[in-house]
Amino acid sequence: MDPRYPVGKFAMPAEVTPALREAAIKDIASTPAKMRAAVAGLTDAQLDTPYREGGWTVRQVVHHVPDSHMNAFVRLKLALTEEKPTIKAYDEAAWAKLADAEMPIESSQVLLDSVHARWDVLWHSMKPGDFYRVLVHPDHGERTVDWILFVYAWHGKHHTAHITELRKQKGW
Ligand code: NI
Repeated sequence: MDPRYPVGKFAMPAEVTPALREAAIKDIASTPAKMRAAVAGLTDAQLDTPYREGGWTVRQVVHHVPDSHMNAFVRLKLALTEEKPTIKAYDEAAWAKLADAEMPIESSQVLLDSVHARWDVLWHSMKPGDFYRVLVHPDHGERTVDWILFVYAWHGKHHTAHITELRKQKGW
């Protein structure tokens, strides 16, 4: 298994159905609790251990997830309120090296709770047509709101698994 992709690389479902959307919305809603469970009881030294050789530390992973999901939340709101907005990419590796990525993890856990609580209300408020709304990603081109939904359902599991796989490996 490639340690970078413990749950596999992202793939859009071949056919998006209301049931798959509902499952993805639930996955996103459960991400903050799963991240908390994944890091529960880890010491500072364990948090500062890379999840794989050359990879981010557990602490950087925990801070990266709300960095990423705040961006995604803004992208969703842009897509719901503007016609084909061009969204902003960001340099996630550089963000993970800024000083706030060295902070205790609690601030990012609370941040993730808050972003996901608001995200959940938005997802549940959307009409079926809203999932087909388009945004323009500078690297990927045109994408739909469905893409945001499925990417971020995957993304939470992807990073949670980095931590749970490390713990298994280390016997933590
Ligand atoms: Ni990520």
